[in-house]
Amino acid sequence: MRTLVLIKPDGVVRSRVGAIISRFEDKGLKVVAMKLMKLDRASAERHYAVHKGKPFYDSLLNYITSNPIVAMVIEGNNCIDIVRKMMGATNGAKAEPGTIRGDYSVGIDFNLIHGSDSEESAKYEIPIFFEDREILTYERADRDWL
Ligand code: IDP
Ligand code: MG
Repeated sequence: MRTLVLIKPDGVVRSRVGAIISRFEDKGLKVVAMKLMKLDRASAERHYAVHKGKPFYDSLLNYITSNPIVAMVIEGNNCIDIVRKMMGATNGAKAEPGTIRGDYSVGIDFNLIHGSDSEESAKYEIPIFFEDREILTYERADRDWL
């Protein structure tokens, strides 16, 4: 199973990239694709198409295209639910301590991270950021212990 994870612009400009990736590595998930990139408007609109028309849509697009992001494909058993749990609630003020948003965000405008919310979403989102050949195959050395 695969999921798309984005470290949003606040995660990059606040220098939390390494800290966030470490959490996924420590958990036992596998990063199989990764890039630092500036998201263009058209790709941002595709990625957030489901939110078109909502009051926060324009500010969300401005935010996600404002500065570089780190895009990743993460692989592992139940990775979609696990990543969502590790992210915490959408609003950092309500997210539990111990989660990424709970530990690093105080609100809903800047919440550091995106993770696909279902297999269907992951299948829609991943090709917006990665070509098939950019998603790599390798084994973690500790694979038998995960
Ligand atoms: P999620 O990222 O936890 O899945 P969604 O409801 O899918 O949350 O919203 C997508 C993103 O849109 C959020 O992560 C956040 O950046 C932004 N967003 C959602 N609701 C609001 C809001 O009420 N005000 C401002 N931004 C919002
Ligand atoms: Mg969502």
